[in-house]
Amino acid sequence: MENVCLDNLILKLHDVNAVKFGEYKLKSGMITPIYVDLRVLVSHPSLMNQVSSLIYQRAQEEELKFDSVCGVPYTALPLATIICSRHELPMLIRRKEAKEYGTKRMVEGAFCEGETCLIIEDTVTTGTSILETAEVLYKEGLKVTDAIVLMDREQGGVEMLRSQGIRLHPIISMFKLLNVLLAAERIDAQTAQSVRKFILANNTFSPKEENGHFSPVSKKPCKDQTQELSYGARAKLPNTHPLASKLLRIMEEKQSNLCVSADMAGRKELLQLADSLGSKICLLKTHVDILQDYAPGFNQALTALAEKHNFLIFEDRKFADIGNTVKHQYEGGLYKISSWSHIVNAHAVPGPGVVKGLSAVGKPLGRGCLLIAQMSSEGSLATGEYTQAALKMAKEHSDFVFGFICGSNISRQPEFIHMTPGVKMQAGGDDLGQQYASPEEVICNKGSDVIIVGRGILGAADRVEMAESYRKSGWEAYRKRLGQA
Ligand code: S5P
Repeated sequence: MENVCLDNLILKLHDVNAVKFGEYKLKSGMITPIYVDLRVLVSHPSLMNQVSSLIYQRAQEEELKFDSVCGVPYTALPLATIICSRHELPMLIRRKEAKEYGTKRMVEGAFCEGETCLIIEDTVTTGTSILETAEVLYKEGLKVTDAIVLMDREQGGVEMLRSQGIRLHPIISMFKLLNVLLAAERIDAQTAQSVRKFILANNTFSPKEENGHFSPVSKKPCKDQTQELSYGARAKLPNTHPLASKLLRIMEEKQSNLCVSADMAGRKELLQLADSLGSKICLLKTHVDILQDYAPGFNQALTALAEKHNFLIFEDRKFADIGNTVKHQYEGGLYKISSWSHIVNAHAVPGPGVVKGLSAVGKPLGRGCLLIAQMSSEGSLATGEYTQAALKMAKEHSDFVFGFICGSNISRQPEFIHMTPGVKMQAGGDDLGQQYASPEEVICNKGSDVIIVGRGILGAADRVEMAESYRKSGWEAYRKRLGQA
């Protein structure tokens, strides 16, 4: 979506008083310094058209698959109408009250059980209006996997809906809106700052209250099994990166979606661990800069073990600098990471240059990269729009980036591999902000592909036995997701 086009829309929304600053009471009872009232849109046909186009464009960009569209009553109803009429898509109308006479149906329109409906909404604060609409649709036997919203107030709606198995795709976020209005001198810095403070202080969804992970335990059983491809089938897709194919094949062969995070200080101990757990894992993750006794021979020894036990090596270096710097950090220095690590990861924060720099070194060697789209630590800033930007960056560099560090399946593209850290049998965390979820939750409910486990295994009296129980839980959760268990 073009930024210019969005900036222009934001200014127009401000022109027609759809965004107001002052003191307003929301449906939830919360008093807010900014009010977004998109009901006025119906009086501005050109804006209605522009917004409808952006919503449809977003559905296409995300490659969403759906059989019908439902607008949350009432503001999004005419938007859904325009989209459905223009693109000849079947629409559904959700009734607010059941009819007193006739069929008593809560959903109007023709549909079959098992079909997927895309929800459209104008503004999201908590996400409950979308959830209410989804629940009415569920009762009729429909599925809801995605929703698109014009304006996300960034107060926890995305996370709340994700915890309920619905991906929310926002077009405009509150922070973006403030930046554009500030740059255009429609509001002053003080107003922008007070709204930002309000938004940050009033997140309506706290994952920690639930189970202290990227997002809470889903109350739904497992993801929709009909859309699931096996690891083996994903390995064969034409657009799957060769390294991702290799990893998926290893996972299938070894019946393991377990990555052990070998966060240890001694190289001998690390190599012993790799040898003893090698048969149980698909991937070994290192932090080479934690080693107190690193020596060049370490790389060869680890590579030999990776070959012996058929696992890949992932140096968790989390590159986060300009392209030129990361290129040198990846290729050179003491560790010469590119020479031995099949996979590295990078933060999206520097922009695409970081991927280009790494790719210049790694691609000719057949290496691959994961982008850090979300983090497991409490208060992580990698959420919402940032996560979406990382996703976009990955799609644009899929010749080198083949997946994500994330809390759940964020891309829907089976070519991408989703890896989730912060995994332990017992929920909870540490005193430095780490937050844990179980293998079942991560693989089955959140739809991630690989569990990354460190202290859950390293802290066990019998690491081999513990690794085996993580391998088993991760694999069972995957089979359950496929509908095979
Ligand atoms: O968001 C993240 C990303 C990563 S890669 N959260 C994480 O915990 N990690 C890494 O996963 C972290 O650096 C550590 O190596 C591992 C988790 O270790 P554990 O002992 O908490 O399981």
